[in-house]
Amino acid sequence: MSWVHIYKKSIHSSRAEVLDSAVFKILPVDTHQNNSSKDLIDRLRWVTLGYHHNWDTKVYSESMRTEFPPNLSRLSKAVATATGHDKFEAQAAIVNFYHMHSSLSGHTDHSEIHMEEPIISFSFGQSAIFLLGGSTKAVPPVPIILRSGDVAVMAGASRSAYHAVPRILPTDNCHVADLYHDCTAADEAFGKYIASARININVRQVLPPGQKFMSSGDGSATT
Ligand SMILES: O=C(O)CCC(=O)C(=O)O
Repeated sequence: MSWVHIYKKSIHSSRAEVLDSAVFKILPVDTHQNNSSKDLIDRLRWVTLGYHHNWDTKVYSESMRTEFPPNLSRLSKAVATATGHDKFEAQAAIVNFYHMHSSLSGHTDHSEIHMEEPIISFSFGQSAIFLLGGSTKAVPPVPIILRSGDVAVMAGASRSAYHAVPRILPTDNCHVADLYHDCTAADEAFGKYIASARININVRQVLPPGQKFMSSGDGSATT
């Protein structure tokens, strides 16, 4: 996980800064010896990258922006290009941390100024039932199982469709073990975590093509 640099977190605690940059490196190998670190990890629900989504206003702003992780940007662009979206620029991401009883209710993603580019969604760890609906909640959703290593590209009509994660499903963890096969101490701690958790990283383009910053006409704060 050292490749994901974390800037905003869902833990509102003066101790949250210990989670910066490499979440699982701060965990001791035996997590029972340090309940407070484990508690923080267990309470982590989401992290934002790049343009940080403001959950209250649902508006991105230039003042809430940090560098998007370059390696995640390259990976997302490669997936986008392979699926016919070669102009895609990774500018924001939400990293969701699910436990076995977590769920995500039906919603659409519409905070981005430019909605013509897809959402690229990477899943790791335990499996999930992902429901993909339509432009209204009246459209019956299609259930899809997302497993560790799956990449979902929400493009075209699905970019603005309702979707939800009603259920996390236990997996046999054989693919999941690939995520930490180096078996360093950090990998071992991560292995324990991901054995009963799912991580989803969904990457978005926010700005119209060629635009590097929010402008005042974008309906968003620029300072
Ligand atoms: O976890 C997922 O697969 C979907 C996440 C999602 O819909 C979101 O963060 O908006």
